[in-house]
Amino acid sequence: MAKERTLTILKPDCVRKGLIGEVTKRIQEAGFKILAMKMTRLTKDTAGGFYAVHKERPFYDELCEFMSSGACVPMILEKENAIADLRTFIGATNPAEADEGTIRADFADSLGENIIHGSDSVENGKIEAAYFFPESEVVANQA
Ligand code: YYY
Ligand code: MG
Repeated sequence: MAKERTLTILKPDCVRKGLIGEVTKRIQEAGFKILAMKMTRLTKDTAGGFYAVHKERPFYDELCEFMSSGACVPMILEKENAIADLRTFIGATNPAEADEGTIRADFADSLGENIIHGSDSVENGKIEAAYFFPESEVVANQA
């Protein structure tokens, strides 16, 4: 199976709860290689651009408020089957429906504040990675 890249974001609730280390440890233990990472704080507008696909949804405004409410940690991850495997690893969008042992089941409080993002397709993974990182910040060759 070919290696894929996906974008994850440790959301502001993850950072506020002091879970950057724990979640990053689990990401690495699950076999994802971190090719890029940083801490940043989105504005409401940059959060809105990232989630533009949800613009017409009733939760959009609240989502943009939440995503710009504090620091977040985006990362580009690489692994075979990274897109689907990360989605499985993070769990269902609603933590109440997330499988046991997933990040959202273990740490998320609500549907709106669910700790972590994962790209939903290879194509969106590329768009989302480029939203946060220029190619010069992606360390593909780590020897
Ligand atoms: O990809 P994923 O994060 O699992 O869910 P999306 O359907 O793409 O929604 C993005 C984001 O929006 C979700 O993580 C929480 C929030 N949200 C919400 O607050 N209420 C909903 N009914 C659906 C999504
Ligand atoms: Mg999504």
